[in-house]
Amino acid sequence: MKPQIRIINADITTLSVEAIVNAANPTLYGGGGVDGAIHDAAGPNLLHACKNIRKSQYPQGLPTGQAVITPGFNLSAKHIIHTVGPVYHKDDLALLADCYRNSLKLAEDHNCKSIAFPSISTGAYGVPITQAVKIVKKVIDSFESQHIKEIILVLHTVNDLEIYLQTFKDG
Ligand code: AR6
Repeated sequence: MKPQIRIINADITTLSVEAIVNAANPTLYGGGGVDGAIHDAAGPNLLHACKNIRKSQYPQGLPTGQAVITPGFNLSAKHIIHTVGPVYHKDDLALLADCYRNSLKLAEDHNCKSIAFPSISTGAYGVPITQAVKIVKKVIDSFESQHIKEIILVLHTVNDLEIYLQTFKDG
């Protein structure tokens, strides 16, 4: 089935959804931006969970485009899916599509009915949001879900929200 798409202006840490996605870095140890906000809101058990994932699965760090899942701890969200977006002018932007696809797959594997994404790579990693949104739209347009009924695209500024709304409206 095709999930419903919602595009909203919000702080992703406040959403009551089954999974939120974190725009992490390969260390999985937190950082600034949405990553910092998620670690602050989820509490210190998130860092412990991330350290365990590093030790058991990714001692060299999570590769760009891949995704891993932890509990949501103090968040309303049940799960947090951590993915590492590409850095503009350094990494292949096709890896941004992998972030969204791999996050959706993990959410499906955990029977999530709803998932919220921030605008991955468009803050500290420097990808222009006008380029990123086209990649996001392409992934979502071709996505067929088993369990996910709703995908929420969360923009932190009204300006970013307008770019997303325009791109999704233009088809
Ligand atoms: N809710 C929703 N979106 C947010 C929030 C929030 N609470 N806070 C920021 N954003 P960024 P990146 C938006 O820099 O570009 C971190 O230090 C923000 O406005 O968080 O993938 C990591 O540890 C922007 O549109 O992620 C990495 O080192 C978007 O989230 C690095 O930054 C993404 O900006 C990752 O950089």
